[in-house]
Amino acid sequence: MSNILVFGHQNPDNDAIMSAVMFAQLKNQLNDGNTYEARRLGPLPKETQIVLDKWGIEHPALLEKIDAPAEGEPKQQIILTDHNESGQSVAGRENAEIIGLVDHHRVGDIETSQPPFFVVLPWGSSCTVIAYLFQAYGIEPTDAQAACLLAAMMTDTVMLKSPTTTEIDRGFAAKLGEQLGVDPVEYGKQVFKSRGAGDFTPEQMVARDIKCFNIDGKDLYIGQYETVDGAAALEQLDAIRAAMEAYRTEKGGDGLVLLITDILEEGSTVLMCGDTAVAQKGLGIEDKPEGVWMPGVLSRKKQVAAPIIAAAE
Ligand SMILES: [Mn+2]
Repeated sequence: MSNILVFGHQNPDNDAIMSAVMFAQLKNQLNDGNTYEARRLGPLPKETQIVLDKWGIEHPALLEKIDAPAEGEPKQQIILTDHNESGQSVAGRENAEIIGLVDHHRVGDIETSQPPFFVVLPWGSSCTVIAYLFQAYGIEPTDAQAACLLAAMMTDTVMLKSPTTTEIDRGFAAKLGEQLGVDPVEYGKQVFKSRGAGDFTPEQMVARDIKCFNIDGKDLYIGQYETVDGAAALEQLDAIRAAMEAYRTEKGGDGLVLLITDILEEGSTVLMCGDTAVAQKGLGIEDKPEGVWMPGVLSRKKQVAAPIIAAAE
């Protein structure tokens, strides 16, 4: 019997936290003799906190790092959700044993010692994959679980508008919405609005949801700030640019791309700093001081990271 830690990526978004909390709950309900505890690798997003509090679900504790086991002791067992690349994971991950993964991203550098429980599907959110696992195990989500799953599915798919959205996402969203007596898109709008449009400093816009991609031996950071009012965010353009350069310098990254995604206008303004030649090539745009508006671009993974990675190959 072990105590297994379950967590999503650094700079957690709603899906990273909810997938960890929900998968830990599901595993505990399955009663396999182990205990599963959700953790977070960074601050709770505001919208996540609001949903957890509404349903009386305990906030996951912060996990700063994993230490090497004491001599003769086994490694800490972990399950990753919503990420798998070490650059996006916990500090000291090499000290742990990865026994599971529930994700919807490309698979990077991951190795296991035993046959793992890996469920990686190209759907709109990790919480869709978890909704599917509830169904596969024949467990009906409680209303609280349905709300957490649906909230994360709606933010990750930008209310089912992102091109990452699949028919499977629509199907589970409809089913969970029906259980809760809500329209999924309307529910998603409420979740987005609960974030508060003007609540973010330029530093938070850059750092709140940013991922590091190692492309051709260079570290390219790609951040995304989703808002219901992109124009208001861009009033702080100079401060945002300064925050981007400060973040890149602090992390020692080569380049940084920031998407200011307006979910109502359905597109993103792309800002860049540092060495972004591969990003400019992949996106087919130049680095302009005022940024470049890319209509229809809502998904970092599919419409930004994927073409940039492809451009490097
Ligand atoms: Mn996700």
